[in-house]
Amino acid sequence: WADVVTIGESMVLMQPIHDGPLAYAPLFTRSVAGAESNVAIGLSRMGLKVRWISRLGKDPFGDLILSTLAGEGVDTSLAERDDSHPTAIYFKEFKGYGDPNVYYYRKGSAASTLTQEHIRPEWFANAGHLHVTGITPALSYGAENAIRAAMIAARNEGLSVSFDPNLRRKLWSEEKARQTLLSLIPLCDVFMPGLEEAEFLLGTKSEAEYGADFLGMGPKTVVLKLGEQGSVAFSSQAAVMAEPHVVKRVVDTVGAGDAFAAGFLSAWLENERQSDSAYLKAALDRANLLGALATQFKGDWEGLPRREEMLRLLDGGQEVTR
Ligand code: KDG
Repeated sequence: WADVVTIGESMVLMQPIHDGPLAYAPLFTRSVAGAESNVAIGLSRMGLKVRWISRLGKDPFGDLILSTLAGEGVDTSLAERDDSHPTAIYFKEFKGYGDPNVYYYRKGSAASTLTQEHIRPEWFANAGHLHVTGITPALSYGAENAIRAAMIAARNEGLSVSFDPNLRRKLWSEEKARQTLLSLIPLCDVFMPGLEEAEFLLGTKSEAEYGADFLGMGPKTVVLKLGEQGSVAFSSQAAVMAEPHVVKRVVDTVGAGDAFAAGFLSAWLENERQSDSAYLKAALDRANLLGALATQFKGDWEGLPRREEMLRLLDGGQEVTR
C-alpha cells in the first residue's frame, strides 16, 4: 500500500559550502534533490507510506539517489534504470541575498526520456493519492504526455491527484509553460500554486478571484502559497487563511514549496480529504510550518521535521535540548 505516489526527476545536488559566485566556489557538499522526491521525503517523515517513481541513469549518482530515498523510508522499487542516459545534476549558487540561483545539467537525462509507454498499472495499484508537478512536463514532450496520462490513469483508479505548477522558467518558454500548466489543472483535485505562479497563469487578480477561477477549472481544492504572508485555501465550502510560521532568518528558499505540499497533503489525507474550514486550516498550518522550516538550512529537505517534532511545534511546546 502507498498513501501517496509521486513521479518526477531527482538529481544530484551540489551546493557550494561558502556563499558567493559559483565560478569561484572551490568546495561543495553533495546531496539529492528534486521537487517530487522532496515531497516524498517530507510525507515519509510525517509517517505516510510513499512510492516515488522516476527514471535514473545506471550510474553511481542513480545509486546515490536510490539509497538516499530508501534511507528516508520512501519506496523506490518501481523506479527504472536507463543505461544510455545519465542521472541529472544541479548546482545552487548562494549570493547572500534573495533566492539561490539554480544551474541545471539535465538535458537528455534518464528522467527526461520518460514517456506514456513507461506507465504501468502497478504504479497506481494499492495507492491513495498521486502528487505531480509542472517540472516533469517541462523536461520533454514525452514526459509531458506521461504526466498527463498518469493523472488520468490515477483518477481512473480512484486516486485523488494534487498538482503543484512549480514553474521553472529555465526549462521552457513562457508560452509553452502557461499553456501546458493550464491544461493540466482540470486533471487534479488539489491545485497548489504560489501567488506568482497564479499571476503567471491568470494575470493580476485578487486572491479570492484566483481561488474562484482555479476552482472553476475543476479542482475541488485550491491552495495559494503566499510565502512570508502564509497561505489561503479555497473549496466549495470554505475560503480559509492561515498565518505564516515566522522564522528568524531565511537561508535557502529552494524546497520550501515542496515542504509546504508535504505538510498540506499529509494533513489533508489524514483527515480523509475533507475540505471544510477547520480541516483546511489545520492542513494550511502544517504546510506553513514545514515550508518555513525548509528555509532554515541549505538543502531542500534535510532539516524537515519528523512527525513528533511537527506536532510539538504546532502545539507551541518546548524541546528538551539538554
Ligand atoms: O522545488 C525544489 C526543486 O526545484 C529542486 O529540488 C530542483 O526539482 C528541481 C527542479 O527541477 O527545479
